[in-house]
Parts: sequence; C-alpha cells; structure tokens
Amino acid sequence: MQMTFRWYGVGNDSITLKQIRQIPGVKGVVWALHDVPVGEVWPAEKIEEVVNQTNECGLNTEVVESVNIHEDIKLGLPTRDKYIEAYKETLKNLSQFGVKVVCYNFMPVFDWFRTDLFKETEDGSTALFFDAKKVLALTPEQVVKNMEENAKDFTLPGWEPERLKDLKLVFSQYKDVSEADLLENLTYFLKEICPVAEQCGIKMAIHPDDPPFSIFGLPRIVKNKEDIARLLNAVDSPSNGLTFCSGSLGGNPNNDLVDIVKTFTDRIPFAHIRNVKHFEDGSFIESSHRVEDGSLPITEIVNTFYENGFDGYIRPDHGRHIWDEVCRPGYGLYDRALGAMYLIGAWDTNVLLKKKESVGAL
Ligand code: DNO
Repeated sequence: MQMTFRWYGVGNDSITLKQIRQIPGVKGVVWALHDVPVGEVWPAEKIEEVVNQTNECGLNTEVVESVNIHEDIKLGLPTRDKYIEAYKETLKNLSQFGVKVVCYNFMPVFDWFRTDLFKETEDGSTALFFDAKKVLALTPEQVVKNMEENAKDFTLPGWEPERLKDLKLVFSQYKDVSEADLLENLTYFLKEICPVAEQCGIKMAIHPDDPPFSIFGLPRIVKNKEDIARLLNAVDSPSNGLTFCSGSLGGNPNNDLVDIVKTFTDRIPFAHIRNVKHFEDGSFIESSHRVEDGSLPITEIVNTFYENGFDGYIRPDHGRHIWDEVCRPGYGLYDRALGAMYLIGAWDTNVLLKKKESVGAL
C-alpha cells in the first residue's frame, strides 16, 4: 500500500507540497491539470512542470485524478472518436512522466453531488452533507430552474463550469440514454483506451457514482457490486480497473464494502477511504475517518485490503473542516491528515500482527 494525498496544484490549493510531505507515511500526491478543458490533450510541458515541482519536494506523481471524460463520449455521439483520440494522447504524455494510475468517472452531467458543503456538526466542525429528501424530490426541469433562478440556494460541487453553461441541453441529451446505453458507451471507450493504457503501463481506475444511485433521472452505472463486475467483465484488460471509494459506494447502506474489496482487490489500483454517517431518510453526512464516528467499517476495509495483499495507492478522502481552516470543501489539510494517520495506523497494526504471527510460528 502506498499512501497519497490529493493536491490541486500551485495557486489552486491552499495546501503546500511541504505540508503534505510532513504527513507521516505520505509518499505521493494525487494531481491533475485542472486548467486544461475536458477533451483537450494534456500538454507534456505542463505535465512536466507539475511533476518537477512535486518531485523536488520529495513526493511522487504516479496517480492522476482525474482525466475527465468529455460528455460526447458518455453520450456516444459521433464526435466521441476525436475526444477518445485526444484521451489516448494524454495517456501517452502522462506515461512519459511515470504516471501509473489514471482515475476517471463516467457520471452523466455531475461529478459528486452534495446539498450542503459546510453543514455544522455537533463538535463545531463542518462537513459535506447530502439531503436525500431535497434531492430526490427534484426533477431535471426543477434543477435547471433552480440553477437559473437561485444558484446560491443549491450548491453544486464537483461541476465543471463548461457543463453548467449548457445544463438544459445536456439534460435533454440524456433523456433517452438508458443505463444499458451508458454502459455500451463506457465499453466502447474502454475498448479503445485500454490497449493504449496497457502499452503505457497505466491502469485506468473508474470512480464509483457518488451518491451511488440515480439522481434527477440520470442513468448511473457504477453503483454497486453487480455494476462493478459488469464493467470489469465488459473489457477484460489489466488496465480496466476500479477506484474503490468507500464514501461513494457507502452512500448506499446496502452496499457491502468489505465484500466489494474482497471480490475485486486485484482490479483495484487505487482506493479512496473515508467514512459517512447514514440517517434513516437516506441522507448522509461525511464524518471523520474513525469507525465510531460514522456508519462504515473503515478498519475492516483496511484489514481486508491488507489480507488480500493490496499493493496499490490509497488516499484519505474528504475531510471535515476543523480548527477553523479555510479550504476547498472536503479538501482541507487537517482532517485529511488525521484520516491518513488513522488509515496508516490500521494498516501498521496488520503489519505488526503478521510479524508477531511469523515469529510465533518459528
Ligand atoms: C470527489 C472525488 C471525485 C473524483 C472523480 C473522479 O471528491 O472523489 O470528484 O475525483 O469522480 O473522476
């Protein structure tokens, strides 16, 4: 296991590489070129700049999150081929600089979605919150109206600005796209991309849907164990992998996270681990990483990764906003650093027990 930490880049993140370097056990950053528009090739010079800056601080740049997928690819439009070709070029450029894993998602229109970015919690910290009643009651038409009339009223994190401009159009384009269609479009993409990724020594790692159920009537195809099995089987390549995200999959209490790790460890090159606390009405809040604070079996997940010989990358995922930190929603330094330490502690306990066991066996 290699511990990593997401970093948004110089001028785009309040956190410095030096600070990240000082979190015990963190070996690399998870990064992206956030200023390159979706669908364009990531220029080698820009990649080199980030890689050099990061390596100079003693951290590696082996995991990229995300090279985003152009909406035309998800929709299966005739224009998709040009964007797929651009994606291949980006992979080739990244491989020149030692990138090993590329995380991406295939969620229509939105990336992750919450109704509240700074929901106050009992201890005075704030955290990301998903109000199920609020979201499930809305139709696509209402979302568009809401956006137009009162964008402030409804927070939409994880959206790329260019998607927002054409929201109405994009929603209408998805009207007749079923889950089966979306899976077919993903399969088409992976069949094109995986051979190139294999040549480049890169593992593609799809991120689950967050939350892991349909919102606003849009199709979702990475929601649970069955979906994951289906997409991994659709293209049988070592480069067709999964980003295991406990917090995303864990948004549905019916997902058995330990079973998902057990079943797919060898197809998981990258894991996001965080906790969420469920409420009876289907809402959830992002709690600290600690088992007792949320509803997810975080330590059991780490143990299962250990037992299955996981040798990929892990990062703590969203954190709460604590100690008055001013930061990107979910991506502050303090709570994520605590999360990293919690995960490393759980991992190291396994290492120690294993050592004791083998000494005992002598
Ligand atoms: C949220 C993240 C996601 C993730 C993308 C991957 O914080 O986990 O935005 O980066 O879905 O493409």
